[in-house]
Amino acid sequence: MKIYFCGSIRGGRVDAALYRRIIAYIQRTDVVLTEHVGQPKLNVLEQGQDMDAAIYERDTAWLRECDLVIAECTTPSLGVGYELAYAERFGKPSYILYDRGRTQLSAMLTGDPYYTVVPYETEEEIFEALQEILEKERRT
Ligand code: 6K6
Repeated sequence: MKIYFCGSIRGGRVDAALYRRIIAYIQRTDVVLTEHVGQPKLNVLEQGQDMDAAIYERDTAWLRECDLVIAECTTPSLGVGYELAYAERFGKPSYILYDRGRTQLSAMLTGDPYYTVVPYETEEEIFEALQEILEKERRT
């Protein structure tokens, strides 16, 4: 399956290493279209408008192409919120992971029954959830 993984970029990179581990886990069985989200040395600020337009066009094309969306939402990100709304518009199954001890998820996500929200406390729980999500989506 083709997975669109969402994680904060300009919203803050404190969880970048976690994104990388999640991406590596998914890549054991599936394709992650957005591997760059887990790269530790992303140049997050030095982008011109032309570059931003290219990023927007490529990312929205991938969102339309993917089989499902998995978002790690502990670090709040406008871009990730936009991507989740876009995924709903195109009917993509969408899963939201967040650390319940570190953040309160926006009511715009928890209040929307479209999303499957997965709060976690330990990183181990993330990988258990990912395994279940990938197995379930493979069957559908
Ligand atoms: C350069 C090299 C690699 O990445 C860059 C520049 N930035 C982005 N590249 C690709 N996707 C991006 C970039 N900036 C934001 N996004 C998308 O928005 C990603 O798919 C993330 O899930 C989300 C993050 O949004 P912000 O608002 O936190 O930046």
